[in-house]
Amino acid sequence: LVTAVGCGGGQDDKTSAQPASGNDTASGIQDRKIKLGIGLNEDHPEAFGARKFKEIVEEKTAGKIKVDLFYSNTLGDDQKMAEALKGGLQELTVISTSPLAPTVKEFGIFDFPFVFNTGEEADAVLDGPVGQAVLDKLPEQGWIGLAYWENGFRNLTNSKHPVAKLEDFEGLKIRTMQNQVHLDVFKQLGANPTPMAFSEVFTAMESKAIDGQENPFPTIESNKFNEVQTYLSVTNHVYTPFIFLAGKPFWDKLSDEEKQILQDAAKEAGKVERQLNREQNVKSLENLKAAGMQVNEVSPEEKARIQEAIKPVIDKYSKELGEDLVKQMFEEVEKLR
Ligand code: TK8
Repeated sequence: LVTAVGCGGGQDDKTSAQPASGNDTASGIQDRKIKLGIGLNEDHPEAFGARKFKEIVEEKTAGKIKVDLFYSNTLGDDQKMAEALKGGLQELTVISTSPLAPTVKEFGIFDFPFVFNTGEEADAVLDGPVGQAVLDKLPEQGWIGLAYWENGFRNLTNSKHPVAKLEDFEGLKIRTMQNQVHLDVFKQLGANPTPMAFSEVFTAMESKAIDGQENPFPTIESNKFNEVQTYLSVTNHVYTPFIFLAGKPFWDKLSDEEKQILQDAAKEAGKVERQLNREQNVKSLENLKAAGMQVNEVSPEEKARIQEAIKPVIDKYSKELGEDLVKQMFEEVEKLR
């Protein structure tokens, strides 16, 4: 997988961020030590993006703002890190939008299957008015959304059999993120879905408590899911964004200059991370095949049957999550085609 190039960023062992000094935060850059936690491993594009963010911030502040990086859920899983931001125990995280949907329901529109065909389509919608409309819902929950990064197109692995047609989902015990749209989609497909934090997935598959899971190829490779999963079905059933979050208690202490530096760094590192993730997505599929996974495609006819089967779920959540926002999302995608 990706090797860290150029910008250091091992797991620092600092235990807590120095509180911002009480002096004037309206201007200038204060000495700060801040924690950025992610769930994926240090060889994943997300970690490279985190190291890029660290490099930019420490360079632009001449080291006055020091970013300590924590990989592999060492600060907790997505929901736990998001909660830690609210309380000011952690300053920054990059996590999937899906596990935030129970709190910010509008994030759920990005869990609709088959909305985007390419990463570029996702970028245009996320970086445009629809993505911004969802970010605007975050401050009232205690978060500031600085940028969208890429988790990517999700594919299904399991230990039972290939999934090549609609009927193959029947009865499969699939882990999903803690997200009602994902749960309802897999129930509608006839599977037996279980919500679970990412950090528990490998063990649950190893013990056969679940049959399978779904994630982008780089995550499947980086977390060695091929060691406990036989079948990889190229479903590309949904695109998951990452969201770069700052905790509002931390953010409100920053000067405008510090805010601008962090905001720009999150966006710039996100562009690098998206590109790298797309490159790694191709490499990881080849590596997973070489590692012995039995890989199958899903025909366009079967994909159409799957899409048809889950339409009632899309209709239900379009109403629940905001018909105007959903309509605007689909219209923006159509404009790109
Ligand atoms: C990592 C998670 C993960 C996500 C999941 O922090 O939970 O399956 O796709 O990669 O955000």
